[in-house]
Amino acid sequence: MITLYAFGSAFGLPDVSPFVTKVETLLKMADLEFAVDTSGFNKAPKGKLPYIDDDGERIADSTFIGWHLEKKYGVDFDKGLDDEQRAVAWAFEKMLEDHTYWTVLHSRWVDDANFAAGMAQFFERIPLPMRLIVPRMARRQIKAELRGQGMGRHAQEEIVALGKQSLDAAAAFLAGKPYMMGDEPTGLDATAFAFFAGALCPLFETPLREAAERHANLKAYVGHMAGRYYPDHTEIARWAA
Ligand SMILES: N[C@@H](CCC(=O)N[C@@H](CS)C(=O)NCC(=O)O)C(=O)O
Repeated sequence: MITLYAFGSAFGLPDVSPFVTKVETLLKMADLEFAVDTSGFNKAPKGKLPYIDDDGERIADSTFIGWHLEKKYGVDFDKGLDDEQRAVAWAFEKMLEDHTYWTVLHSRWVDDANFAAGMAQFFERIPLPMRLIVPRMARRQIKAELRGQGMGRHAQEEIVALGKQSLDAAAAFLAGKPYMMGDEPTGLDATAFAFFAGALCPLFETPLREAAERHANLKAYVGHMAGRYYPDHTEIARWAA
C-alpha cells in the first residue's frame, strides 16, 4: 500500500505544494492505488513534503519517488522518448522545480496581500495554540530560504522577469503539442501541470499569473491535464477556460 504524505488541497489546487501534486499525478499516470495523508509533515524524513510510504519503505523527494515507482512497478514515465528528448525533459523539469519554483514561492510568501489571502488562510487548519506561532515562523523560514537560494536577493521586478522567462519558454516549447514531449503524457507533464496550475491560480495577484494567462496553450494544457488526472477538481478547469 502506498501512502502519499501531502499538505492538502487548497486554493482550488490539488495540493498547496506543486511537488506533492507532481507525485500525485505520477501515481495516477502509473495507475497505482494510493492513499493521501495530510498529517505526516512532522515526521518527514527530509523535513519537506512530499514523501511516500510504500509498504514500510519511506522515500522522500519527488524525483526519488518517481525513480522508486519506475523501479518497483516497472513503469517508465518517459516511455517513447529517445535520449535527447529525455535530456530535454529533465532540463525543463528542473527549470520548473529549481528555478521557477522560487519565483512562485516569492509571490505567495513575501507579498503581504498574497500571504494574507493564501498561506495565512491555509494555516487556519492548524489547531491552537500552534496556529498563532507557525505562520510567522514558517514565513520567516521561507524568506531565509529565498535569500539562501539567491532568488530572494533580487528586486521584485527581477524575480518576476525570471519567472516570466521560464513560463514563456515552457509555453513556446509546448506550442502545437498536447503534452510537453509530444502526443502522449510523460513524467515532465506531472511537474509542468503542477507548476502551470499553481501559476494560474486566481487567488494570487501576481504578474506571474498574468504572464501565464497570456499563453492560451498553457491554459488549455492545464485544462486538459486536469480533465485527465483530476476530473473532480472543476475549479482548475474553470481557470483554464
Ligand atoms: N526537492 C523536493 C522539494 C520539496 C519541497 O520543496 N517541498 C516544500 C513544499 S513546496 C516543503 O515541504 N517545504 C517545507 C519546509 O521547507 O519547511 C521535491 O522534489 O520533493
